[in-house]
Amino acid sequence: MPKRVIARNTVGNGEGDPLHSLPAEAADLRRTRGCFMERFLAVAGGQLGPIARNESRQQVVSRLLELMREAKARGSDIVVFPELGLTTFFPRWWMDDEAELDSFFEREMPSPATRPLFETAKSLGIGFYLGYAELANENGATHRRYNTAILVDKNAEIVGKYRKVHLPGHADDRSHYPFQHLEKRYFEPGDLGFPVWRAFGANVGMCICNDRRWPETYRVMGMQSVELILLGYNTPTHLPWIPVYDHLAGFHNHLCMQAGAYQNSTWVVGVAKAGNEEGSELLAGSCIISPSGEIVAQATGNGDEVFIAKCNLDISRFNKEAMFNFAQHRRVEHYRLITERTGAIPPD
Ligand code: CDT
Repeated sequence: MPKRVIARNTVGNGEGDPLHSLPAEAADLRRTRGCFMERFLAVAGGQLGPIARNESRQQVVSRLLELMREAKARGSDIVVFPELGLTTFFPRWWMDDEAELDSFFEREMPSPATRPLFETAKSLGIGFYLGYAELANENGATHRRYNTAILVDKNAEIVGKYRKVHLPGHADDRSHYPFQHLEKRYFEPGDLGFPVWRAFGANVGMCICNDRRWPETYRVMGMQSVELILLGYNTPTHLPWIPVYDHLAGFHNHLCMQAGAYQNSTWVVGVAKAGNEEGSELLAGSCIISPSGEIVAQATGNGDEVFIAKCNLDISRFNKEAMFNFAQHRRVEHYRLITERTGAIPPD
C-alpha cells in the first residue's frame, strides 16, 4: 500500500513551539527549510465496499467496527468513513412510500444500532467521521431530511455536525435510466454552512461528496484556517444522463480534491463507498492529500479497506504564509460576483 510520511519532524520533542526559543533568523531559516514541524495526526481512511439494500444497520456497523479496530491497531487517531456510510446509496431509486424512505434515515445519533461505534471509539481512544442520512426534528420543524456527517472525538463526543450543501442530481423521476440520482428529491440543502472545529489538535472541517467539486467549499473553510478537511463520497462511475465524462471519473475525483488541498494549504481526506452496489458501479480512489496537493496514501482496491497517513499538520503553514497568504494577496473587491450570482451570464 502506498504510504509515506511527509516532512518528518527534525526539531523539537512535540512539546511547545520550538520556534519560540529561537533567534528570529534561525526561526526564519527553520521555517523556510520546513524543519520546525511538530504536530502529527495519524489519519486512517476507512473505505467501504458496497452495502446491499437489505443489509441491516447492525451488519454495516460491524463492518465499520472492523475498520475502526484495524485503524487503531495501525496507530490512527481518527478514521474517516464514507458518505451515507450506514446504508446503500438509496437516492438511486425513486420511492413514493415515506415509510420506505424513512427506513434509510437515522432519527437519533447514536441510536441503539450505532451506539457500538461510539462505545468502541471511546474504549480504543480513536475519533471518527461518519456520513449518514439524518431525519431531523428540531426547532418545531419535523421531518427535515439532510445528508449529514458528524465528527466524533476520542471520548466519543460529537464535536461537529455538517449537512451537505451542494446536492447533486435531480428531483424528477427518470425511471427510464438503470439508476437515478435523487438527492434533490430526498434531502434539503444543509443549513449549517462550512464550519471549522478545533479538534484533534487541529482545525478540522467537513464536507460531503459533491461538495468536493466546488472551490467555494474549500475556500470558506480556508478562510477559517482549516488544516484538515474530511469528506466521504458515493460517486457512480457512470451517469446515464451525461456519460461524456464517465472515463474521467477517477481523474476528476482527485483533481478537485488535490486542487482544494493545494489552494487552501490543507490536508484533505476523501473516502469512498466503492464497488458494484446494487448494479451501480461506485468509484473507489479514496486517498489522503497533503497541503502540497500530493496524494500520500491511497486505497488499493474497491472493497472494505483501511489506509493510513501520518499527517504533519504544520506543513499547512508553508503556503498559508507564502503563496496562499490570504491576508496579503486576496483581492476581494474583484470577487463580488461569486456571492452575488448563482448562475453565469454572458459577458457584457
Ligand atoms: N453523492 C454524490 O454527491 N455524488 C456525486 C455524483 C453524482 S452527480 C449526479 C459526486 O459529485 O460525486
